[in-house]
Amino acid sequence: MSLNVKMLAAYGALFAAAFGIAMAASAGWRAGHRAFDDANHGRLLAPLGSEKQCERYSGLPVNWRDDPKAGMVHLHGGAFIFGSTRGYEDERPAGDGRTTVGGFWIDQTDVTNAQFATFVRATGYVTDAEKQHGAAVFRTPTREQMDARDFAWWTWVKGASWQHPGGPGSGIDGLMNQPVTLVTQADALAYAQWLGRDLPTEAEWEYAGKGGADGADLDAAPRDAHGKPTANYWQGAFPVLNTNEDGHTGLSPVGCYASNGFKLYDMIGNAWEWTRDVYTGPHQSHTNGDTAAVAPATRKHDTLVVIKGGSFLCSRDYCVRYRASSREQQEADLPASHIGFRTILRDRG
Ligand SMILES: [Ca+2]
Repeated sequence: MSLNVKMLAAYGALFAAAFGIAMAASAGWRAGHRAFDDANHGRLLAPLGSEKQCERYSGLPVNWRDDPKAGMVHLHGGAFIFGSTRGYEDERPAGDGRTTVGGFWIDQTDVTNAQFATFVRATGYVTDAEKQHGAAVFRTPTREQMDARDFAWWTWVKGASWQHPGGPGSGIDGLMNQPVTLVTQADALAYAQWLGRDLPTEAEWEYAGKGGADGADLDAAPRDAHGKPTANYWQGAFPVLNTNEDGHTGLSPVGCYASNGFKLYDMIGNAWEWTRDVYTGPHQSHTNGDTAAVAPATRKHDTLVVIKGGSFLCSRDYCVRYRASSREQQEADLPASHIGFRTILRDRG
């Protein structure tokens, strides 16, 4: 028995070496203010965190479908300051902000097109965008279009869906390592439940997004010591000039930038992420423009729920929401091209 275990361990190490997979080691896991969880010691993790690595990523975590927690890391949970005194009004902490969350497993990356495709193949699931025959899609507008209507960067595209993100004729070939988008909260929940998981609450998401850190740096634009962007957001003048300083004008593959202190990628930028919480508190205007403005007039408005993390559309001059405490409201059944999700699995008891 012990020999088999040893052999398995040896094969695992060989597999990891052969495919360049990073094995979580205990050393170096304690960079954040809160200790990273030893439950992650020895887990096979995707080799992500740079442009070269994300480009090579298949979009499927190591041991996908064999390990029920494939692609996830465990967080202890604990107390943190929920919200920010430096952000928008709707993110001001209640009281002193001190909030406690329990332990949970969480996806290291946004759910990718490859992962969502596995779900659809296994279940035959039909997304809300497919049922609604369309979705809100971002397109860089011309000056004439900007003059012609509000929110000219949003278009309701008939036939747009997760598999056809630009509408009929478009596809996701070559994009399997990107976040799945154009999915609603119900679509995200259906995927999560298929894996026996859930969507995070806003507090769980923000605890994970802050990565064990606190202080003013959490509210600064994500840039390194040399000024280089460390997340996929918008540099330039939204929505007409994208200087592409971060290397991506639209969605990027998951994991192109370094992880946060909890080994989580793209908690900031790339795609907004669904939570399971209804949006409450002082409502702010939609800083990237309300996608509901372009939805068909016959469409019934749904409950506003919280999305977190900002997206590739958040710029300094228009949506300063590339921060863990930032929040935005989105109608639960409104699919859009800048919103994806990740899943969690709470500890029992
Ligand atoms: Ca960008």
